[in-house]
Amino acid sequence: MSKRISLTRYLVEKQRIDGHIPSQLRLLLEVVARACKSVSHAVNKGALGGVLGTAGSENVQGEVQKKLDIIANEVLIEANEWGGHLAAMASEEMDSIYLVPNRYPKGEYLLLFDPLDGSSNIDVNVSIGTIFSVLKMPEGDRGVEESDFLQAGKCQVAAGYCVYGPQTILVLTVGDGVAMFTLDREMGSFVLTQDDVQIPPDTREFAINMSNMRHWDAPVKRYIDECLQGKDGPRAKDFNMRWVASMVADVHRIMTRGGIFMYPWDKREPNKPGKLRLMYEANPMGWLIEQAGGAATNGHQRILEVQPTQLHERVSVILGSKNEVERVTQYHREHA
Ligand code: AHM
Ligand code: MG
Repeated sequence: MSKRISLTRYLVEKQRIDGHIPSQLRLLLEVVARACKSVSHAVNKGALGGVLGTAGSENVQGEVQKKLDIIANEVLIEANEWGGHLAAMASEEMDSIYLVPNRYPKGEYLLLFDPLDGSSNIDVNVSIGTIFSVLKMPEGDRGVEESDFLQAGKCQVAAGYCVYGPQTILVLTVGDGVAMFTLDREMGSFVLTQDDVQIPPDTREFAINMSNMRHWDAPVKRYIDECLQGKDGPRAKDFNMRWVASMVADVHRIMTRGGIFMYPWDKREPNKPGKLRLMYEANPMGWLIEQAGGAATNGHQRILEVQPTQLHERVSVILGSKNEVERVTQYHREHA
């Protein structure tokens, strides 16, 4: 039997052998993984654990919160606040940043997360996930402010997601490729099941909410229209469509077999750059995709180059197989 490498061992080796991650970052990632295990447990209980349904509240974006949104948010905060490796956290479910309470030591990292992505799929037993991004606190010994979080995605020091599906899988990058870990429920540990993940540059599979077609901009319409023409169109091949409506699950499919995912700007809300959030959805996913050889843009520039101006800023997202993402981005350039 080939030797099993746990997440713990993987991270220790990254720290010790490759000298790639400081010990504080290793500990932080261990804690995030532990929190994901807890969320996975809650997700699995479903109706038996009383975790389904809405919580009767709204988050800062005016979205109805599900019970699991709130549970996952609390799990991540409670797991991470006392370890001494963080200065502050930010979440899709909280209006402003969460400072590590004074009773605990403070570290040099900032953690951002979407605790439960794909909320509309919770109650129907379809894959959902947690997305996270780690930044370093800028130099200086003053207190933490929201502006400390407003760093472009290229400044991330770690990013990942955990998908709660038929298996619970943690996907991680610390900037030297992407690794996948499957949760061994009997042992209670994440085990390395794929290293050096590579996304094929070409694909015949796209993921987009087609019901929004009438609201899209011309470049996105053109791209999808050409895909739909199949063998008889300019692409000269048939395309397949997949849309889970959980970004984590759609991105995980792309990580596994390639594809393109788009949640573009659309005319329903002309003043918003898109639906998905830059700092805790698009940035971590964009970096993971790039680290696996794919590409991620907002149609005009690399997502990782976008300078955030607000914590809950939104962005147009086009990510996945490199050649397809470049094609859609080129269509935007031609249309500009
Ligand atoms: P959430 O973070 O509130 O769950 O919203 C984000 C989700 C993404 O996971 C997914 O890509 C998108 O919203 C689905 O939107 P739609 O309802 O248009 O299918
Ligand atoms: Mg989300």
